[in-house]
Amino acid sequence: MEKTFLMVKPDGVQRGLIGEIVKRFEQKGFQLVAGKLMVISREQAEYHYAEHKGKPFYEDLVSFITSGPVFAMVWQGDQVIALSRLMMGKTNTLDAQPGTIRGDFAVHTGMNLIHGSDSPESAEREINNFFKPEEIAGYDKVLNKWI
Ligand code: DAT
Ligand code: MG
Repeated sequence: MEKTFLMVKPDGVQRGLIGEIVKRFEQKGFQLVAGKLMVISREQAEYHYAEHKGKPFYEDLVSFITSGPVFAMVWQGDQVIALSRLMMGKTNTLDAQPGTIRGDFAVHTGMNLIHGSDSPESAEREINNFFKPEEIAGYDKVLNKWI
C-alpha cells in the first residue's frame, strides 16, 4: 500500500495541534505506521529541503524546521500522497481553503504547520531520511475493508 511522510512542524507542536492533525488523518481512514517526536539536525533538514536550496526562503526554512521538536510520521493508504496533500491545503496560505489543515489553522506561508510528501519518489526519500525500516510497523487494521 502507498506510504507518505507527514510531519507536524515546530509551530504545530508548540500550538498543541499534534492531536488535531493526527485525528484528521485517522478519521479519513489512513493508517499510522510510524511516529516520533524529534528535533531534526541541520544535515537532515538540508537533505529534506534540498530542492529549495538557493531560494530566498531557504535559510529561514531550515532554521525554522530545526528550531524545536517536530512530530514525524509515516502514514499509509490508497492514494495517501495526493489525498494528504489535499487535506493539508495549498502552500500559499491565501490559497489554502477552509477545511484544510493550513486553511483552518495557518496565517503565514512559512508557519504552515505541516509537511507532506508530494510524490512517490519524495515519499521514499523522506521516509528514509527520518525512519529506519525497523521503526515502521507492518500491521493489519481490520477496519481497512470498510474504508
Ligand atoms: P509544501 O510544504 O506545500 O510542499 P514547498 O515544498 O513548495 O511547499 O515549500 C516548502 C516550505 O517552504 C513551505 O511549506 C513553506 C516554505 N515556503 C515555500 N514557499 C515559500 C515562500 N514563497 N515564502 C516563504 N516560505 C515559503
Ligand atoms: Mg514540498
